[in-house]
Amino acid sequence: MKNKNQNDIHDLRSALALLQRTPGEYVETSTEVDPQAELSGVYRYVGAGGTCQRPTRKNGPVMMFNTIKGFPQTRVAIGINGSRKRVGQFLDCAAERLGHLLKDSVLTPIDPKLIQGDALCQEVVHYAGDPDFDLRTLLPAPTNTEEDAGPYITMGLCYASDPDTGESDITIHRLCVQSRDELSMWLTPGRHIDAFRMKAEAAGKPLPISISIGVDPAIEVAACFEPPTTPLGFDELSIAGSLRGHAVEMVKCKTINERAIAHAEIVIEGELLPDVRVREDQNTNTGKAMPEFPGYTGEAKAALPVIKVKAVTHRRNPIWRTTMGPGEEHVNMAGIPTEASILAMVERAMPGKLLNVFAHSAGGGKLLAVMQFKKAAAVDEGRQRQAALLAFAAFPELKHVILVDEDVDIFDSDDVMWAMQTRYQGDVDTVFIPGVRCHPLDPSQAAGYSPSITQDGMSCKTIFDCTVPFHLKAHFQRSRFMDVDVKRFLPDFE
Ligand SMILES: [Mn+2]
Repeated sequence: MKNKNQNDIHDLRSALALLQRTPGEYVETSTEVDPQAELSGVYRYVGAGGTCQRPTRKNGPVMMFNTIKGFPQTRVAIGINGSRKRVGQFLDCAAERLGHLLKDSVLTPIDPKLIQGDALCQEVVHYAGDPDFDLRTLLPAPTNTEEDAGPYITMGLCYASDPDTGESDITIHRLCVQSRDELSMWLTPGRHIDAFRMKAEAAGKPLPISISIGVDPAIEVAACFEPPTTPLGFDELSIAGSLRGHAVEMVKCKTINERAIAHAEIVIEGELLPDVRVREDQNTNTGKAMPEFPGYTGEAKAALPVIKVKAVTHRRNPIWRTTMGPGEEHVNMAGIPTEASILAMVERAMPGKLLNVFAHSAGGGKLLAVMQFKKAAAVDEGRQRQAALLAFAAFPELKHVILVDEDVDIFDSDDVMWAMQTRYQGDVDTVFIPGVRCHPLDPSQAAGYSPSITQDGMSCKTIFDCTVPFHLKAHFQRSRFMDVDVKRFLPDFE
């Protein structure tokens, strides 16, 4: 199948092969590593970045662990999407244009298609009915910290369908291994698969669900789109299809009436059971779940839906794919679709004004957006704040917006902070919107934090307007240095 992209990435292995050919992007170890806390402990230093505990490293390489304690057949890869430059490489796009690329691909979706016959992800099949079947010995799901509720599947692409309409959804959810054949599943309120699950539950029926692990990174990024950009019933796999220029190939599952990604390294087939709930930390009693994108460990939930696993299928010598929770991987996967959603919304309302957006690392790609706005005339004054309001509508989990002018590099935090120091006055350039829903994993959004927060997940959204007032523009001219060709002096300069 011919890819739209020159790099011809069509699965996890081809993405890893590209990184192996690129200096500085791939490291591996054959020293045995324990998936319990140790693996994430290593990668935290090597390349997590973002919101991860310091010291860590930004834009570190992807890492392959070749020898996993207790799992001789399986390698583990982490950090694939852990730098914006790498994601750009996977999608054949300049890193700073990724939001625009994703915005455009939403407009030209290509639906996934079912293939007949053998799929790579089904080279080996394990049925849950087999007496020796046990998820805990079959899958090297890491426990990311010593206090986690258990082994977590952090990069499982959950795919399920509406019991009434048949429309499908793909999303990455927090899945904890609870027993030999059970997973708990946490769905943030409002997620689409949860809507399908509730419909099935109301009818007293299980909801079939496939979990594909280790796929083309284009699918991992596309799966992170959220409403309103991808409303209920919009299959985000069609965005991955658009990015690649051809349909994502799906295969019928072996034991359930659902499809899985044909090229996945590993697929878990199962059913979300009606009226069954489990305490997330029933095996550890730690009260903790796993490290989440804001950099804090989430609370174990008291009652979560359960997936009864029917089978695990995989490629020969599969590669397990995992992520840390906090870090640049989350920033890119959640953030680039966030940028696309904001760009699309503001472009419709005021074409040409919003030049670019960065869903900043400090907010894990969700909580903070830096928006680059071009005021071209006196009537544009104030429209930058309207653009910020549109951004909150485009991505409801967004908490803070920093507005800057066209001469500020939104991907350079020093430059953004410079704009805040020299083009911002707190009393007139800060806009508070208290008592609005945001994201429950931000610990400051807790009842009792302030009088305006009456429930967990409620927040004060804030706009920091660091743009120059249009009528004072001349007063804010940045010192202009001569344009020169540095290569004449330093031929290797980049
Ligand atoms: Mn969706």
